[in-house]
Amino acid sequence: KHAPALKENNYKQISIRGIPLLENVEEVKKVFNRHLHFTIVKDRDVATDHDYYESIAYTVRDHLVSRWIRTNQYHFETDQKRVYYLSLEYHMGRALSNCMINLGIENSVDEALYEMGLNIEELEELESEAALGNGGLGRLAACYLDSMATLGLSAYGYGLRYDYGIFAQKIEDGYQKEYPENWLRYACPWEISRPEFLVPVQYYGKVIDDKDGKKKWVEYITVHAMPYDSPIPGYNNNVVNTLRLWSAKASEKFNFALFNSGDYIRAVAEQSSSEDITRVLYPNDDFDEGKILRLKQEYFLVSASVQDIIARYKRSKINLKADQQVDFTNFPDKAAIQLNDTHPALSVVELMRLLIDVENLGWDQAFDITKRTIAFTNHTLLPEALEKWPIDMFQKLLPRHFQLITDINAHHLDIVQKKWPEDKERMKRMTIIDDEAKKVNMGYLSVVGSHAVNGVAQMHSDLLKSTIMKDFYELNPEKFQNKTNGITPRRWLLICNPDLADLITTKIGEGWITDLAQLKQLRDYVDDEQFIRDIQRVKFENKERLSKFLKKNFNVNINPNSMFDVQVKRLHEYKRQLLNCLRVITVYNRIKANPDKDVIQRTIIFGGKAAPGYKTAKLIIKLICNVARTVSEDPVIGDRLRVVFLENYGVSLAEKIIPAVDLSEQISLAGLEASGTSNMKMMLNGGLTIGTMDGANVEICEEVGKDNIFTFGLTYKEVDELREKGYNAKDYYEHNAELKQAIEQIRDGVFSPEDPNLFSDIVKSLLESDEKFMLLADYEEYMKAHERVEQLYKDGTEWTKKCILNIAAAGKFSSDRAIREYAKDIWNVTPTDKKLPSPDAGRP
Ligand code: B1H
Repeated sequence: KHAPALKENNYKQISIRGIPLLENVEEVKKVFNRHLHFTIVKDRDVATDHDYYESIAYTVRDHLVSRWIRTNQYHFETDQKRVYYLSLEYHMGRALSNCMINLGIENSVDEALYEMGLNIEELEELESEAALGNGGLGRLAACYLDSMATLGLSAYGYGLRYDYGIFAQKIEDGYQKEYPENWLRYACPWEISRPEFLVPVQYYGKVIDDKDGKKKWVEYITVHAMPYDSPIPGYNNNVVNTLRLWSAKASEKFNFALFNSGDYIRAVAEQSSSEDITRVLYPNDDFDEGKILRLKQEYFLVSASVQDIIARYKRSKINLKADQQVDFTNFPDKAAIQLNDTHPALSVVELMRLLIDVENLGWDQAFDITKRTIAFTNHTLLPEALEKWPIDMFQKLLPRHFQLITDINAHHLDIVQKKWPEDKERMKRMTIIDDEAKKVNMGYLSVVGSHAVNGVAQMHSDLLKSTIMKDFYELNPEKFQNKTNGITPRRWLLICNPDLADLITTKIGEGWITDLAQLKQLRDYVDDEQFIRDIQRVKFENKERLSKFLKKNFNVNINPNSMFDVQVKRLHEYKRQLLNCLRVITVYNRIKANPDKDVIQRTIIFGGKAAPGYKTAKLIIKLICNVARTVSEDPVIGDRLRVVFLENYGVSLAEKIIPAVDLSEQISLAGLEASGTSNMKMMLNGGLTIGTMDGANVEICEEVGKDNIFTFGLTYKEVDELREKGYNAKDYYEHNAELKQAIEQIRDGVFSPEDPNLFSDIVKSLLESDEKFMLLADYEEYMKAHERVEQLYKDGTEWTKKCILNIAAAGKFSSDRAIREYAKDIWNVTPTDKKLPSPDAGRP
C-alpha cells in the first residue's frame, strides 16, 4: 500500500485537504468501526471491501448531517429567495471524495484508513457512480449544484431518481454493446427517502366545467412521487444544500377496481407499470425521441417539483401566520425556477394550473407570477433535439394542460398581432401550437412563459437570437441573455488532479479554489524553469497513472512518453469524431509512406457513448476500433502511433483521463456545438486545444489568445455561405490526394477485410449527403493545424509554456462565475462567501 499523501511532507497538500489532527483521525476510526458494526452489521473477519466503502461513506455522511439540517434551518430563518434548478438529468459521478474535500476531512480519513490497513483510493473505486445524465447537459447541472452551494445560495436541484442511469458501454469486437446500469443494486448511502413528502401526480382523464364556472380535471389516474434527498456540500463553508430526486410509486388506489373484484395478486402486480415512469433515463444526447413515456417523465418531475415548491412557499416564514389566505403576490420574490432546456418546460403550465385551479388566482395574475418566476436555458440549436409533442398524445395525457397552453398561445398571439398587425406569416411561425404539423412547440412555450432566456456560450446565444428564436427576440429583446457554461474547479482540478492543484497552490495560494480567476497569477511563472519542469513532471505522472489504470482495467497498453491526443464526448455526427478518424488514417498512411521520417509519438484516445438507436454513430465506433486494430497490427508503425477507443466514458473515467490530456480535440462544425464543456476541463488541466470556432472554443481562444490554441476550419459565417452556395463533397475529395486515399481505403475494406463493405454507408454519406456536417470541407485545415501541433510539441519547453498560459486563462470557465451571472442577471439573489457557523456553534 502506498503511504498516504500527508507523509510526503507536502505542507500545501495538507492545507488544501484539511489538517489531519490526531483527534480527528481517532474519531474517524471510531465512527468507522461503529458503522461497520451497527449499520453494516459485520465484523472485520467477514466484511467485504464494499462493506468498508459503505462504512467510510456513512462516516463521512455523519459529518454532513448537522450541516445539512442547519443549512435548512438557516434558509428557513433568513427566508431568502430560493433557487430551484429543474433538470431531467444530473450526471453527479461519485460523491465520497467530493464530500471529503468540501468538508476538509480528506487527510484525516486517509490517515485513519491507512492506520487500519485500508486504502482510500481503492475504496473510492467501489462507489457506483450516479450517472443520471447523458453528457454535457447533465454534468452541467451537477457542476451548477456544486457552485450554488459554494456560493451560499439557497438552492435546490429537482430531478428524477431513475433506477437505471446511462447504460454501461462495452466494446465487443469493436461494436458498442449496451448493458443496464443498476446503480442502486447496493443501497446508496447518500440518499434519504422522505415518504412524508410524497406528492400525487395525475395523468389522463378529462376536464369538465364545474358549477362555479371553473375547470375541473376529473377521472385522472394518480401516481405518487416519492422524494429522495441527497446532500450537496459547498466548498469549505458549512453549507449543505439538497438535490431532491423523485421516484414513481404506484398509488394504492390505482387498481381499486381490481382489488375490489378480488383479483388481489394481479392488482399488486400491475402496480409496477406506473412505477416504470422513473425506471430508466432516455439515453439520447441532443436528440428528441418523442415517446409518451418521456412525456410522462417530464410531467412527473415538473408536477412533483412545482407542488413541492408551492408547499415550501406556504410553509415559509412570511406565510406562517395562522389561517390567513396565502398571498402569492410575492411568490416570484421568493422562488426562481430555472429550466434546464425544454425538458421541464411543462413547469410553465403546471404552475399556471396550480395557481388558477387550486389556489384560485385569476388568469392574468397567474401568468404574471409564472413569467416572473421561470427562466429558460436553451442548450442546442439542432432541429432534431427540439421538443415538439404531438397534439393528440399531449391532449390525452394532460387534458387540462392542453387547455391552458391554448389560452397562453391565444394571449401570446394576440400580442404578436398587435405588434405586427399585417404579418400573417409571422403569426404562423410563432404559434406554440402548430395546427398544421399538429405539434406543441416546447421551446416557444418556454420562451413565452419565462422572463429570461439564455444560451450557453456567447456564439450560441447570438445564434439563438438570429436563427431559431429570431421572431421571439424581435418581440422581447430584453428577455435574451448569454450565460457561458462553466465547470466546477473542485471536481475538475482539486479532486481529479491533486498534484497539479498542489503545484498551483505552492505558487499562488489556495484562493483559486473558489475564485478561479486568480489562476492568471500563474502567468508570472511562465518563464520559471523549475515551474515548467514541475508542470511537465505532473503531466507525465498523470499520464503514467492513466496508462497503468488502462492496463489494469482494460488491458490497454499506451505509452506515457507519447502525446495524448484526446477526443472524449458523446458520439455524434456533429461532433465529427469521423473527421478525427480520417486524420488518424492519414497519419497512418504518412508513416507508411515515409517510415524513416522522424515523427512524434502519438496516442490518439477516443471515448464516448452512442445512443443505442443511433446506427451511424455506432458504425463510427466500429470504424475507429477497426482503424485502431489495423494500426496496432502493422509492424511498420511501431510505437509512433497508437489509437484506442476507451470503453464506458463517463464522469469517473473523465476524472482519470482529463489530467493526462496533452491535446484536446474540439472539432465540431461551427454553429453546431452549443458550448462544450470537456474543452474547459482539458484547458484547466493544462491541455492545449485544437478546435473550430464553435461554442465556447471561441471564448477559450479569446481568453488564452490565438497563439496559444490551434484553431482551424470554417467559421459560422463561412458555413452559412457554403450551405447557401451548395456544399459539394467531391470538390474536396478530388482535390486532396490524402483525403481521397483515406476514404478509398475505408471504401475498399482496408480496415474491414473480413467484410469489405462494412463501412459503405459512411463512405456514401461522406461523399453524397454530408451538407449537415461538412467533414471534408475542414479536413485540409485540420491536417495543417495538426502539423502546427507537431511542430510545437517537439519543443517541450515551448509546449509547456503554452500549457501554463492555458491554465492561467481558464478562470472564466469556472461554474462559480457562471452561477454568479445567473444569480445577478436572472434570479436576483446574492451569493456570499460567508461561512455558516460550524455545527458545534449552536443553532444559526
Ligand atoms: C446539450 C442536449 C440534450 N444540448 C436532449 N442539448 C436530450 C438534448 O435527452 N434528451 O432529449 C439530452 C441532452 N445536450 C449539450 O449541453 C450541448 O450539446 C453542449 O454543447 C453543451 O455544452 C451542454 C451543456 O450546456
